[in-house]
Amino acid sequence: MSKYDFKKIEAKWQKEWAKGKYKIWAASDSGKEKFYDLVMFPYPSGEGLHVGHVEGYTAADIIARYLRMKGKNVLHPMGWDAFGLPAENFAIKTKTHPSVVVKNNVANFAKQLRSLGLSYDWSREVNTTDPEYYKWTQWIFLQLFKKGLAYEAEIPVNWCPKDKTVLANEEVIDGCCERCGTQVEHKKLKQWLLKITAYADRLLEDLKDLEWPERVKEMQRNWIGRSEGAILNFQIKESDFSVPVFTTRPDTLAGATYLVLAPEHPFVTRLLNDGPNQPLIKNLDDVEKYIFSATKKSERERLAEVKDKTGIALEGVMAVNPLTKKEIPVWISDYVLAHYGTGAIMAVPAHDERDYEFAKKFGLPITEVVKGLASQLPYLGNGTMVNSGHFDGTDNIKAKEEIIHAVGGQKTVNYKLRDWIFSRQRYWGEPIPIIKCPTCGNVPVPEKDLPVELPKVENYEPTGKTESPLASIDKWVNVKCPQCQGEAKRETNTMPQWAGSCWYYLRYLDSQNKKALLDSKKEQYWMPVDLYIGGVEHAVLHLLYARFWHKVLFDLRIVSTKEPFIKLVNQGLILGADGQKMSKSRGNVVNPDDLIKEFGADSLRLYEMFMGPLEDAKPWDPRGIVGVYRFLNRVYMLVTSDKVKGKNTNLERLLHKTIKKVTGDIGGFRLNTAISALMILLNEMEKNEELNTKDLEQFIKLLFPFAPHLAQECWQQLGQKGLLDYEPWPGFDESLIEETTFDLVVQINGRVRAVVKADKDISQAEAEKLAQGDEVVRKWLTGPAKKVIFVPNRLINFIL
Ligand code: ANZ
Ligand code: ZN
Repeated sequence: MSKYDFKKIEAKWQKEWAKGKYKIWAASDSGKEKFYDLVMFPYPSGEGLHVGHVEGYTAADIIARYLRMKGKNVLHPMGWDAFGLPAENFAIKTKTHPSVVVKNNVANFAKQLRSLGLSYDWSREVNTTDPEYYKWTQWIFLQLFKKGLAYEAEIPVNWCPKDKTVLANEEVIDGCCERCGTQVEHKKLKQWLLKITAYADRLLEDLKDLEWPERVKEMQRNWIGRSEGAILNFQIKESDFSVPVFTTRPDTLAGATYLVLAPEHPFVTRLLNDGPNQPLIKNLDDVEKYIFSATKKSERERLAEVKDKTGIALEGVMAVNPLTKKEIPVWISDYVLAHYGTGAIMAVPAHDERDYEFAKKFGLPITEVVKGLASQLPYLGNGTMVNSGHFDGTDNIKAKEEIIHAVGGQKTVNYKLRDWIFSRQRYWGEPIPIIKCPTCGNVPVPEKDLPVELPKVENYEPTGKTESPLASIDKWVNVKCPQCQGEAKRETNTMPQWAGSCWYYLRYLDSQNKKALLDSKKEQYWMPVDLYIGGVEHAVLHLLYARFWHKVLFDLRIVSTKEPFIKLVNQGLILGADGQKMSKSRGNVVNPDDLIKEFGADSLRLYEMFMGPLEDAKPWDPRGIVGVYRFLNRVYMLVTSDKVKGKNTNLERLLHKTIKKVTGDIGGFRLNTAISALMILLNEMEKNEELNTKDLEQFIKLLFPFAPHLAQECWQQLGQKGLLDYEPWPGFDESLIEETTFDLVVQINGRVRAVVKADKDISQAEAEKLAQGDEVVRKWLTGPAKKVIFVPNRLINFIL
């Protein structure tokens, strides 16, 4: 028996695998059945790998190693998503250039990943900050531009005063910057946008073909937020102005007892601009005060104030309900958003919760127009029309179309999804490949001039002036217009950090290609990604953006699949031992490097997989890793013991059962229960006086995807020479697994009194005899049975 020296074992095999630049894990671009096994590539932060990375990466590695043994051609690549604010902020703080920061961080991350024994095909490594890579990110931008899918517009934007840059809507969480938590400000700025809204229907429609967690699909559906409705017009009395509203319930028009405008609504702005001269509003001062306070809140805050709605009437202003011709008051409230629908609503308090709250609070009239079975208000369901003139008595769903028609309204579809704000006023990103010419306007940089490289500069701090630091580098900025040769300037904004990750999974397929984004034969062979593992925090950011770009590339015939990622698995959050999210301030962070030092990479891998179902959130248990470490120790001691020379074994049935279980569990992502099965098998093996080497080899193969270093070492100890990576995965014989005994349930007068082991398919007479042989049963059998009920292979019931 030898000591499990994990340090020596892991170093030894990592060195072996590294030979020839990890050639053993290089995928070939043709031949065998392919499997594209992808993990979300990391942002190489200064903090290094955390246990959450280890979780997802280990799971994906287990699948890769298992499928190689199953004979598949597995592509399991790795790369770096390295543009973005953290590297830039760190660079500013430490006065090191971001490219140097990234280089150091990448080196550290790569070392950490290798120390975990993750079997990547390193020949395909990509780095989004490499000019050879972002050349193609810029190239895709140009295709978007040429298709009219990238455009510039003056728009209200979210501005983070701390990061001094514009944020996308997706990057604002509860009114705060997703990155630094600072309250977001609203500004109007000229920005680049990508027309993701043009793909809204397809992004929605194609979700149905994806094997994704329902929760993530639902988040995308809500984010896209498609709703069918109509635009109806309300004339303002004594004015040439009419207010269009967007409603999903045109059937309730007769119940619209007032209008509500967003504080930013153009009608309000116009009246305010007219000042004291405007003839309509009587309470102008109060209205101005209200608007001032409302527009300071964030959109999310405004929506969140469900209970305590605020608002103010525009005194003197009346609108006309186009169906009933009744005059109704007009209010302003911040629960109506300026940038959704038309920025104005018809309020139907009888059938809408928010309108109901508002009407109750301000004593506005409530008219019921749809009657269902329930009679409480607000009634949100369908039913029969009432109080609606000649529509009374009709089904409300039928009435929708007729009412739109009757008042000259227009059917429309609305989306919550906004176009993607794509420019950032920061240094560390892909330059947007556009030249601004006073004569020709926005001119794309000719493709032959790509990449537009980031200039190496001393000063890359944000200017805070809504302008990128690149704007001050005259030598870089001033260029000739490619169209008219006149004096022109480069676009100085850079792309957001999400750009590079929108298509990296394609570059892995052909990472060295200098002529094209990728070769179409390779694309056709490898796509789509068969399995994508990563965190759920990317549900509406990366995963939506990447699907959008993929569809654009599909339309350009650069990719042949409609969707990039067929199957998605979200690893659950690993919590601190206190059950809270790991964070430095709480002091509950565990560091993978320390754990590898203390217990070895195999223990860390195995433990993280053993903690619970992959997709669940799980608290860290310091004793758990010790338990797993002991298990691996026992494996090693067994393999190096003299039991191994044995011939006979009674393990066949359990071994085959375990092979079946582990195979099925890996296929179903039940990695924790696969490990339990291996533990049960080890227990049984330890009880044996002697062991058959062949049986032990099978066990080692099953262990290999989980604990590759130890398994490989054991394989060698058992006298095998080669690497386990392409050894065939063990098969099992179903007939050996079948149970030969069963648990016979014994009942007396219908109550269970005992359970006894019985051979399969025994007769009733045999079962009776067996039952009567049991002491407990004898105690209860106080007389002869009047009747015996026997269910073969299940139970016997004595009725006394
Ligand atoms: C009248 C009505 C009656 C409505 C009723 C609902 C129920 P979704 O499904 O999310 O698209 N709405 C329209 N524009 C709005 C805005 N800018 N800010 C806040 N609310 C707005 O919601 C559409 C419904 O939300 C619309 O239909 C409108 O209220 C409101 F019994 O119109 B409804
Ligand atoms: Zn020009």
